[in-house]
Formats: sequence, C-alpha cells, structure tokens
Amino acid sequence: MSIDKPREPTLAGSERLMERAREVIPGGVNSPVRAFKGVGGTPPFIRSARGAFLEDVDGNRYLDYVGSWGVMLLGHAHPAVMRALADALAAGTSYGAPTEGEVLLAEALVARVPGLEVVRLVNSGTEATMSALRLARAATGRDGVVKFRGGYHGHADSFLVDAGSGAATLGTPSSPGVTAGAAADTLVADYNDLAGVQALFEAHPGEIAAVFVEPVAGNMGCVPPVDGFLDGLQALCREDGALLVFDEVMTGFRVGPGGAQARYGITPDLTTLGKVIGGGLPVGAYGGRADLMHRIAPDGPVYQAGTLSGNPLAVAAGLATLRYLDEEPGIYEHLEALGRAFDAGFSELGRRLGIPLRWNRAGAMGSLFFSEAPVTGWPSAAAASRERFTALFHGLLGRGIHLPPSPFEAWFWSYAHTPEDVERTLEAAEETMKGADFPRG
Ligand code: KE4
Repeated sequence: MSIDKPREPTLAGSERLMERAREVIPGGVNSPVRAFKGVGGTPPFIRSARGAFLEDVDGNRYLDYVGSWGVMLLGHAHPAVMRALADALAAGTSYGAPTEGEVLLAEALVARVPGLEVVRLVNSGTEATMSALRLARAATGRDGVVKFRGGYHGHADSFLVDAGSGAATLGTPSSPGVTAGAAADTLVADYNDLAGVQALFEAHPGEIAAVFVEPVAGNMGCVPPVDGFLDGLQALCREDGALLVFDEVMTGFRVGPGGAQARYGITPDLTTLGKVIGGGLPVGAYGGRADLMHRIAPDGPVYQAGTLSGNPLAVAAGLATLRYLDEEPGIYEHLEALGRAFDAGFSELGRRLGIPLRWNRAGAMGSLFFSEAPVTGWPSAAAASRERFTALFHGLLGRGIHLPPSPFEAWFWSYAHTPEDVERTLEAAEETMKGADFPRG
C-alpha cells in the first residue's frame, strides 16, 4: 500500500481475527495498549516485520513508530539479532541453570550503565520494578514509595496508582483490585515538580523507601526532565535517607548509549531496565549499588526468582543488540539526526498551519501534543487535545504510518528509519492536519 494514498487500510483479516480473539482473550489483546481503545478502530494483526516496517495479515505495510513499545532500537528482525537467535536456538531453549550468556549480558550492562555494579535479569520491566521496590523497602526498612502522576512502572500493585500508559489511556489510572493498604504506601507527585516531592518528604519524614522516576517520562507521552529536576530528586532522597530509582525500562540505551543516567550525569541508587536489552525477547533487569544488590537471594534474604530469568534465547538477542550498538559506528548520531528532523519539521508545521503543537523529544523517543502550553507533566499532557491526536493517528494510519495508539505513549524510531521516512511522516501529518475533517478549535 502506498504511503501517500490516504485511505484506511483494508482490515478484513484483522477484523475477523479480532472477533475470534475477543472470545478468548480480554479485549482480544495480551496487553491493553494494543487494543486501539484510545483511538478507536481495529488494530492491524501483524504477520511480520522487518527494519522500520510492519506487515499485517491483510498485506498492508506500515512505517512503524511503535517498535514493540521501544524495544526495536535496531529495527525489526535485525540480521545480527536473528543470527544470534538462530545460534542459540540450535543449543536448546531453556535450562533452568546458569549459563555463560547471562554472565556476558550482566557484564555488558554493568560496563555500560553508570549506576550498575551488580544486576539481576528478570523477564519484564514489571518484574524489574516490583523487585527493585521490594529491595528498597528491605534495605531502608520503610514502606513508602513516591511515583509521578502519569508515570508508568509496569503493573505491580504499588505502581497502579495514578499510572500512565494504558492505564491513563483507558481512564483507569488507579486500578481496582489494588488493596487500600498497597495504595496507601504509594505517594504521588507531579513530574518536574520538585516542590511537590519536597512536600511529600516533609509530610512523611523517614517513611519513604524510594522515589521511582522515569528519567525521561514516556508514559504520559514523552516529557523530558526540566533542568534541576533529577538532581533535585537525588538531593531530596539523600537528605531523607530514601533511595533514588531510575526506571530506565524505556530510556535505557534509547536516549543514549549509557541510558538517561549517563545523558544527564545523575547516578541513581537502583536502575531498572527492559525492552532494548532483550532485543525483542522477554528480558527485564534491576541493579545498582553492590551493597544493595547483595541483599538479594541467594546472597541475602530479599527473595526474587524466575523460571525463565536469563533465558538463553533472550540473552542472546539482548547481547547481540548491545554488541551491535557498540560496534556499529554512528548509530546514535543517526537516531539523533532523525530526532532533529522531527524537531524542525513539527515546529515549522505548527507555525505554518497555525495549529498549536508541542513536540517533546529526548534521544530516539518523542511525542506530539496538540497543546498551546508546553507539556511538562501529567496535567499539561492530559489537557492536550485527544480529538486532534486521534485524527492525526488515523490520518497517518491511512497513509501507512503506524503511530502508538494513544497520546500518552512515546513515538519510537530505530536505526532502520531513514530521513526519507521522517519526511514522509511530516508530509502525511501536514496533509492530515490540512484535511477538511481535521478537528478545528
Ligand atoms: P513491561 O512489564 O511491560 O515489560 O515493562 C513495564 C514498564 C516499566 N517501566 C517503564 C518506564 C515502561 O515504559 C514499562 C512498559 N511500557 C509500556 C509502554 N508504554 C509497555 C507497553 C505495554 O504495556 O504493552
């Protein structure tokens, strides 16, 4: 399907599959964000992907800015990753015993991420953050945790309070089923509002185990930290004896080769990782100061385990990804150049069309908000026009460009995306916003 033919793709095959899926899977999907609830319509069921492109079961091709929600930094089915997977597959799939690959991946993470002295591999970002929270509570003897409105750290109970991502998209930022006790230990402030965090510490002196922060927020849409925010958080934590946890599940290796902590020069006490480090297979990780991590079983009493943690296939894909990021020259320069093209393109577009646009970006992730005001946290993200975002989403989908189906998600581009892809995306956005049916006012 040509990118410049504005029409909704034929989705007959996806519609049939979605009908069947809804019979046996909640909402027909295995993760709510995939259901298009925030934008309406039937999600294309994907048959294959390569480079910057997806192909659905009806043969429609899409230029992809979901990238498996930030995983596919090298692009889909990258040859280096596929070769590593094929080699690992030939040796089996899972042993339930230690392997050399796990040592190599742990060493690779420790070598690259400033705050990592010791790291544990798990199977998802959710497992990583829930384990890091348990460790922080054990190490400090405190129960409280601070998170940010619109921040998302996976679906463990303590984090499903004022959560972002799919929870915000579906209008259930605080999920039923989370006990009052669990929710009571979770304190919420606004992202980029240091005074709000200070007020929580003053109201709960000595009670807060940790502050969990996305060093670049990606689950209310992309919202970078304002100057002084991250080091202010670190100072507040140190003053009160709480731990600072950078949730880099999304930002890790995406906003720079050492993650956000290297980019902004702030070393947290604990870090969580996921997505990119699994190369498309299920991997999460949490790690940090050795004195903290050696409290984790079997070194120490804080229990955490996992049948498939450090799975040989996932480790092979992750290791191949990190090695390629190291060895291939110019990847981050390429990703940054694409980002700058979006920066320039969207600010010019907003000026030319007289439509209030705010494009936020850090490294190879960004979001477009239909907002007059700068978007610096949940209140301003939530106030942006969802109607216009929905019109943009469908306008681009009809032109073969697949954005994340929510204004509260980040757009992700990869090493496989080209300057021409960005140009096409900007042109398609302009055509959509000029369209007679684009919401006015
Ligand atoms: P997972 O459990 O989905 O692997 O990771 C949870 C998580 C933790 N921390 C951050 C900063 C995250 O962004 C995520 C997951 N991100 C969403 C996308 N916004 C995953 C997509 C989905 O839920 O299907």
